[in-house]
Amino acid sequence: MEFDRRGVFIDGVWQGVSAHLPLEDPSTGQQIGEIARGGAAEIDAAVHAAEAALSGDWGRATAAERGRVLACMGRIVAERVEELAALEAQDVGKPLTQARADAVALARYLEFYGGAADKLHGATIPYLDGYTVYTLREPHGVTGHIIPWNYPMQIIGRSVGAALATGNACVLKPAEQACLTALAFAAIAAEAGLPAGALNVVPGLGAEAGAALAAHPGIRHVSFTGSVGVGRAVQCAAAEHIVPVTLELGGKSPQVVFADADLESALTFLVNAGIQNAGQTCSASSRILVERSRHDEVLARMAERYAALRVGRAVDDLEVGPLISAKQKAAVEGFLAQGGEVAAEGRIVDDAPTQGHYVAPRLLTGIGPDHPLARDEIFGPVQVVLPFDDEEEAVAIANGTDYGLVASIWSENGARQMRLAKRLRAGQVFINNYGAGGGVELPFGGTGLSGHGREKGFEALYGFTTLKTVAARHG
Ligand code: TXE
Repeated sequence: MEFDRRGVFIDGVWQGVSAHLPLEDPSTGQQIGEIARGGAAEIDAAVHAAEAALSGDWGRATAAERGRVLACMGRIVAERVEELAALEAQDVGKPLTQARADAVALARYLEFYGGAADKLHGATIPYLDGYTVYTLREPHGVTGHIIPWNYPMQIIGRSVGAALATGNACVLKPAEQACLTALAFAAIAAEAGLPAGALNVVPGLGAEAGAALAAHPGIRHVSFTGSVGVGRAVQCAAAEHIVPVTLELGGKSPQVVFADADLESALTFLVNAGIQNAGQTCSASSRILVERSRHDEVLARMAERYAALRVGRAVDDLEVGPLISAKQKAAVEGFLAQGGEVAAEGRIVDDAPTQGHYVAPRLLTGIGPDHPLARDEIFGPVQVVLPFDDEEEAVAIANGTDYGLVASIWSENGARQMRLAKRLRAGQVFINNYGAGGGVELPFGGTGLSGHGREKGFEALYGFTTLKTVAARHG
């Protein structure tokens, strides 16, 4: 797969830039190359290329034609899953199995949005005699996509996929820590026949390329996934031009385990939702709430699993890889220094390179629900187990943070499942599972500090369009 690691992709062409950033392998802590340090000039050129694409072939493409290009991109991704997974594993430090799942998900997003492109309808609205009223769903225009380093391929699939399906032209600013699959994706798009300018990719620093993108007057919609602080800044910048934003900002998601839960089926979900991608997942489940009568049992069973977790290089494909950077490792270690009793810890394997950014997964107990470890997003392989006495207390603890991304309920009691599904403050609630396998069909997003707007599923298509009402008076 040919692409320029040191370049930016604008108007269908790889372009050189004057400044570069180091490219690091988190598994070794070693620099393995350089990436472009795009800035305001490159963002401006990318926005103009996207505008030109909208006035040209891409803007004239029918919905079915857009769908066919996306489907073709999906097929190429599916053929290159191994190559893309290898790139992502090295760039993000993600164990190969998990990187492969991300590449498969990218292919599936493109298949899904390719198929959906010509199925987004307006409506006809009954009105006064002598009028015909209908609605049109139109693209915003040029959409900006600022994405993080934790799931580049999945986030590209769900945001760029939906934006292209609805006829927008995209400017994508991947994270400075991991941009290789975004660049590879640009090459795949070109190969599939996506017209020049419909997708532009500009790697660079957040404060430079990212800020320039959020503030650019040519951008008509911004899709941002990342931290709360930057999300706020992006929303403020977009507000200058009254531009809508979708914010996906992470969480402190609980799994609530009642005494009647089927623990055998719950255990894998309880642990995996905390350690997948070394806990660097917006929808990570970092709080496990357990009804007191089974608290000790759940803690002990989770502790057994933690003790078996191995941490090592992404290519070795163990359960847990490194964190993305020395900075992220220091942040997680800062949290861990704040206390809690260690119920169990995973093990960094002996041959893990000493300069890699490894943190042993840690299962914590002995802290209250108001402790920072139980309230703040840690973004590392850390889970806290908290007891509760009854349903009221479970809801109070579960809803007791400022976030609201995901929650799950483990119980065999159907009435309780329905009650809690309504009462839990979260963008998605899972019953007797966690994440539902990440299906692309499922709308996804948060409430509170977790953000607003929905990506994934058919729902995302509404967010990437603006509704026009047409009222014709014909007498
Ligand atoms: O995120 P940033 P960071 C959370 C998680 C993590 C913390 C910090 O808690 O520990 O954020 O991670 C771009 N204008 N999440 O520092 O800085 C940046 O270049 C415009 C949750 O990596 O928010 C990157 O492309 N853009 C999360 C993207 O924003 C700016 C995923 C995210 O980086 C910018 C990642 C600016 N001023 C972190 N500054 C999730 N929801 O999954 C940075 N960026």
